[in-house]
Amino acid sequence: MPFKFLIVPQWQGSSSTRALLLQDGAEAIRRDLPISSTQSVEIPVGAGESLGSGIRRFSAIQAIRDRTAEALGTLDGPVIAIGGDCGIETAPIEHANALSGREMALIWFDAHADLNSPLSSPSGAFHGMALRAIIDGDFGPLGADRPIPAERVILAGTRAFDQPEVEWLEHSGLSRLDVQDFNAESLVAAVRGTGCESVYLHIDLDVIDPAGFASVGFPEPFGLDLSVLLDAIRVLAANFRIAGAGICEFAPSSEENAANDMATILRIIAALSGPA
Ligand SMILES: [Mn+2]
Repeated sequence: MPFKFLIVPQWQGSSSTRALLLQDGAEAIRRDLPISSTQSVEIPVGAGESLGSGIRRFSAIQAIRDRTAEALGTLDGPVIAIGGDCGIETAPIEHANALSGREMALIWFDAHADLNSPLSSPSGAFHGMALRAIIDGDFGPLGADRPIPAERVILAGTRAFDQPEVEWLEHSGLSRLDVQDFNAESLVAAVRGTGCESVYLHIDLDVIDPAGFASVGFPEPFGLDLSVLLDAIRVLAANFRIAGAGICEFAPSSEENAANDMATILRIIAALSGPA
């Protein structure tokens, strides 16, 4: 099924000193997508205030979330949300989950677990809390109205955890597919284990090994080979319904880096569309 694209150039959820590069990344992707199936969410110019939430730039992130939800309401069919930082994913995942009824699994491809809460986060950056906000019913104002149960969430290729995330994970019911255990077959088995027929794929580009993808704010060594990731996405698309996807954290530091890494992003989008 053809996807619609929603560009959300949010940088306010990132703690990187180069967070504004996320806007350049979103714009570079937008230029390569078909105009007729692409919409953009307008981002507040200012950084925003935490307003006592424990989340840096909370007011801006909340405004962007509301605008994203509004834009999603005007789109038919599955949507690929384009970041921006990982904090853009709350509304698109909620939207896909609502359309899928009760049977949607969530695969979180990310070097980082994004499972902090406002209390545990070392930085206050919302992109490090995004998955927790989607799962944890007690998260607070940016939490999901209809949380995704942890039993339907698979953490894939994750290799950098904060200590509070490790402690939370132990009691969570989330499944994990680490880099050394990861391949298309193990991923399909993990999704089958949830009993779900449709999946949402969150893809933080830092899940890819830095040797294969340079343009991210928080690179972590020993990531997934690009070919392994692409193969897994194609096999998923052949076996399950793709309820939606998000591609996040593209932060090219130069036009040259943007051009090099754009080819990879377009291959990911092509893989989401299933076998040719
Ligand atoms: Mn992330």
